[in-house]
Amino acid sequence: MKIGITCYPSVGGSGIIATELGIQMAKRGHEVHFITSNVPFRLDANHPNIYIHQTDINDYSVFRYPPYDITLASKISEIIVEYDLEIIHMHYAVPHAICGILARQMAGRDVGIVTTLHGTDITVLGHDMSLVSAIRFGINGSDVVTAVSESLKEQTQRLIGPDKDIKTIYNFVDEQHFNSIGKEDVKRRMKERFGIPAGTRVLMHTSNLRKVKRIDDIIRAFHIVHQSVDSVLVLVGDGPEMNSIRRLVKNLKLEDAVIFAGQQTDVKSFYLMSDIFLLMSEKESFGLALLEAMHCGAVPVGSTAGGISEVIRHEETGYLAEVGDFDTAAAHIIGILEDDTLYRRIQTRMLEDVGARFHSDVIVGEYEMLYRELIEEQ
Ligand code: GMT
Repeated sequence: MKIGITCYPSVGGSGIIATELGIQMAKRGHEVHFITSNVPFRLDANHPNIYIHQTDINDYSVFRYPPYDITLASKISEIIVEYDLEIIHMHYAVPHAICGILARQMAGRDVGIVTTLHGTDITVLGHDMSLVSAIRFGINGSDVVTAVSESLKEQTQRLIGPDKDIKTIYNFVDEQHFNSIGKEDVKRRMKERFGIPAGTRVLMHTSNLRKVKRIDDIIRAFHIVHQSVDSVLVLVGDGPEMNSIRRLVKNLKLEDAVIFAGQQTDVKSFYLMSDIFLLMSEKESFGLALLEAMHCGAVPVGSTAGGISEVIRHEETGYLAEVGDFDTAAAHIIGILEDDTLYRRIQTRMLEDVGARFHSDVIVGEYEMLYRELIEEQ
C-alpha cells in the first residue's frame, strides 16, 4: 500500500504514535510518506520505504497569519498525485483531517482518508464552540475515523455529535525499545548518576507539564508518601507549569527529594529506574507515557480521567484514584511500596496485560486491515 501520514511532528503522544505506526507499516513492506512541517522527532534513522516531505510554512508579510493548513493541504495534494497514494492518515481532526479533505479535492483523486482522534482535538478544542463545526466537518468528511480510547470515542460523540461511526484502536509502543530487559542494571547506573541511594524508592512522572496534567496532585501525593517511605520523585520534561511546580516543591520543603530532570531524549532509562509511574491528569484520552512506563516495569498510579482507566486495571495492573484525590493515590503508593510480594504480583500481571492488550503487532495489524478494507471499497 502507498500511505501518506500527517501529524504534528513535535514532541507529544500523537506525533509519536503517527511516527511509530509509519515505521511499523514500512517494516511490513508498505510505502510510507510523512507529509509534515518538520521531520518527526522519533524518525531519527534511515528507514527503507519511508519518504519525508517537509512543508515550508511561509510567513508572507501580506498575510496576518502564516497559512499552515492551506500550505499543508497543497503539499499533501502534490504528494497524492506524484506518488499515487492510496491512503492518507491524518492525526487530529482539526486541522489535519480538514487538510486531508482539501488535499483530496485539490488532487482530484480517490484517495482514502483515515483520521485518528488523539484527545486534545476533542477534549480541549471540542469545548470551543467556534471550532465544533470544523471538527464535525473533519470527522464526517473522513472515510474512517478512529479514537485512541473508548472514553475519547464517547466524548467525541457527546461533544461533537458526528454522523460517522468511530472505531477505537488503542495506542501501542515499540516493545523492542520499551521493555524491562536489564532493568536492575540501568536502575543502578541511573541512581548513581543522580546520587540516589540504592534502597531509595523512585516515583516518576513525565509530560509537557501543562495544567491539564495536574502536577500539583503528584507533588502532594509524593509529599505524603515521602513521610513514611524513603523515596524521591523524578520529574522529566518541561512546560508552562514549571514555575508553579517549583514553588510548591519549595513550600512543601521537598527540594532535596524532587529531581527536576528537564527534557530528556532517553526517557526509557528513567522508566527503568522507577518503581512507580504517576499520571494524575484531569483529561487524558490515553496516556502514552503510562504505557511506555508500564512496559519498562514501573507500576502505574493514575487518575480515573479519560482513557487512563482503560490502560490501568485497578488493583490488578496498577491503581486508580479520582481526579484530585492525591490522598488516595498516596495511600495506594504506600501500600504497594511497603509490600514487596504485592508489588511483584502487580508488576508481573501488568507486564503480561500490556504485552497482550496493547501489543504493537495487534494494533498495527488493526490499522493495516482498516487501510486494506478502505482501499477495496474505493
Ligand atoms: O497531552 C499531551 O501530552 C499531548 C497530546 C498529543 O496530542 O500529542 O496527547 C494526546 O494524544 C496521545 C496519543 O494518542 C494520548 O496518549 C494523550 O493521552 C493525549 N492527551 C490528552 O488527551 C490530554
